[in-house]
Amino acid sequence: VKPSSMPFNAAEYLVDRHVKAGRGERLAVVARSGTLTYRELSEEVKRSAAAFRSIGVRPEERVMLCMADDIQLLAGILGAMYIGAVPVPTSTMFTGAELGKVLADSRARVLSVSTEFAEAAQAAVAAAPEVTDVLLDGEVPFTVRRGVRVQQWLDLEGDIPARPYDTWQDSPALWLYTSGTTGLPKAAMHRHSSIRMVAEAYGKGVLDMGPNDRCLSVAKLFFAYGIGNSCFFPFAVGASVILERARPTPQVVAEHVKSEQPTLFFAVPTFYSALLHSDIPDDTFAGVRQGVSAGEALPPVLYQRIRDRFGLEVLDGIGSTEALHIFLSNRPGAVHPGSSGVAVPGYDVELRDEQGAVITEAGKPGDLYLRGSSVASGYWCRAETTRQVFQGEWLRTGDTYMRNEDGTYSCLGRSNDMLKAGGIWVSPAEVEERLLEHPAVAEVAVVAAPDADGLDKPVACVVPVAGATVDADELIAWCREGLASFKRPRAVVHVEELPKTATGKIRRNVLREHVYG
Ligand code: 3SK
Repeated sequence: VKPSSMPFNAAEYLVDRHVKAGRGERLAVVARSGTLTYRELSEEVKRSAAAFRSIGVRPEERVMLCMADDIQLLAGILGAMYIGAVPVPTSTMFTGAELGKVLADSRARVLSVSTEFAEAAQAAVAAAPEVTDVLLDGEVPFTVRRGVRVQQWLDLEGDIPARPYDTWQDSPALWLYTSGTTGLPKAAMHRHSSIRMVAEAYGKGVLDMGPNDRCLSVAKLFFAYGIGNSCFFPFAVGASVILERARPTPQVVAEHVKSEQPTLFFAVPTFYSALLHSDIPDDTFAGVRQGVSAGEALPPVLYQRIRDRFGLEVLDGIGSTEALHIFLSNRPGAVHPGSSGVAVPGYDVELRDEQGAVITEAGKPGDLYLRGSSVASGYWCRAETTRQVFQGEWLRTGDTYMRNEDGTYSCLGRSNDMLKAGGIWVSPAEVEERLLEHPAVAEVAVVAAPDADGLDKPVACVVPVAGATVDADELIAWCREGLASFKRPRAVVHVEELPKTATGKIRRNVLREHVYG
């Protein structure tokens, strides 16, 4: 049997394997709606699998989940994988229109929704004609067109599957949407074996995780970063996860740390910065053995301040939705602040120049390419972009990096115009499009500029229409209304004109310097 067609089901590997090995009474999940052992989690996963089957979900069919981090989301994701279906956990920060676009793009027939997001989901279903079933995790009004069945998870019953569907290592397991410079977000398609690979490579290989670990992640389960931290890594080793339904704040995190005593804490640089600006006790993280940061580069000053105040060593790393998790990382006890460390076991990285030649000298910037078996098999229905990004064995990450003299790698920025806010990709083109709909805006360019902690934030450079004035608060509110809130510019700068090249392309580096300077 070829490795690609060897039987392997990630949900069975993450949950049932422990029950079969006599570890069923170990703690698996602590969540708002309850606490589960591995045996109980296995039952929840199978109940969700049965519920999906009862509404006709078939292997390889996508099911979209727009849900809060809680037991039903975990059980829904793993239950879908168990029957060979493909869960598509999606951002709970999307507006109804944004969610509708990815829902229609995925052609999912089933949408599972948490009560908190029912309003956006209702609008989304209206834009997705192929949806036939909506599943809710609680009671909430939900009005949809005729023919769409709206049911509660609790009311669904079906035959509990005795065993998982015979997925192979290469069977599709999970889709995760990611934003690009233009157009709709695109779905990176991941395989069952990639889930085991990232857990072994980063969870075991870098974090040395074991059954006594307890994970707490600020990044939610719908992010690649979050699903690794809160599902793949802990469950691969029989450890436990602490889930929080609500938006995390420093206070919420401090309470969880006090009551649930995590050993591993995962966040993004913006959240580490919020911790520093909060008044939580300095000994909050005394029992945490390791902090982890990804999403965007952790500025050395932030690393040092966290270390000085909380005594927490934070490992900075870089991953991508396409790679499923972190592929370059610092190592415990050997952090090189200001760098993303070195390749995680199982991955190779290369820097290439504009002609595609491999750069071997230290200190020279180049495009970062990645090779490793967790790389997605491509983007759903994006043949052209797939060919540009997935190049044979290599993935073009779109990041510009350099290798330092000590062999670590440091991030220098993006090879395209994309920027990150709080660790989440933002397409400047999408924000610019929204701003151009405002009657006071003649021209606009959105660029990243660092805040006082050295973290990049989106800033809109606006040329107003003749006679109009630039009202920053109004334009920011305008973006909040029409886009997911994390995409809004954090500042608006009035400019007389946008600097352009001879061919009319906006010179974003000039604007960045203007805003920064
Ligand atoms: O952005 C990152 O660094 C990252 C890390 C882990 C998984 C996914 C992503 C996008």
